Amino acid sequence: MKLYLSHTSPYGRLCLTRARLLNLNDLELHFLDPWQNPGELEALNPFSQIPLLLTDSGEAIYNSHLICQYLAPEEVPSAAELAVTAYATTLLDTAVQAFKLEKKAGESREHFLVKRCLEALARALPLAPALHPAARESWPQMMLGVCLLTVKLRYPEIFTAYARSDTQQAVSVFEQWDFVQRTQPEALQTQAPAMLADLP
Ligand SMILES: N[C@@H](CCC(=O)N[C@@H](CS)C(=O)NCC(=O)O)C(=O)O
Repeated sequence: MKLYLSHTSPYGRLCLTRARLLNLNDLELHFLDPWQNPGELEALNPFSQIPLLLTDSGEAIYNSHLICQYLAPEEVPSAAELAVTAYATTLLDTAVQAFKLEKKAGESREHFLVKRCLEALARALPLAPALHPAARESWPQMMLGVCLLTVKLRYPEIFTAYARSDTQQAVSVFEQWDFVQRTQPEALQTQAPAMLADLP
């Protein structure tokens, strides 16, 4: 199987983390920039978005949640786990939407959609489910960690102002975890791992 991703994508990072928790060491990694519409990506995904998983039978699966579901088909999340997943993924989508408008489209924070997203982050952060960084085997917890960390990296002032102190402490612990360090954008860029096994 081959995972197409970029160094900076939090969605790619989610899939990488999921694959790591499942010890899928044979997973090939292929880094590219979806914003450049590379032909090899467009041929597999007309939307030119990553992450994308190319299965051994040649199916192209895009969308991080579907990829994560495919990687662990036997796992059926409980309602409580789905509730954490819903929070984490919506938090991430909201932050990414604002970030895209600001950084890719050059919109200001006064743009109504940017404003709406940032206000939603401010409302949602105090209500974050508890993050337990020690629960390394729990996928919803790891997903929550990646999503909260992305908000901290992209909107540090909002994270600091609105996340509860227990959330801030837990994210500080989470971001020191070895695999989290190795999947930082700068680390991925430097290492350019070709296989998941290259990211011990
Ligand atoms: N809902 C998708 C979002 C994927 C996504 O937005 N990927 C970004 C990179 S972070 C991308 O490929 N952007 C290029 C584009 O939208 O044209 C998922 O969960 O995988």
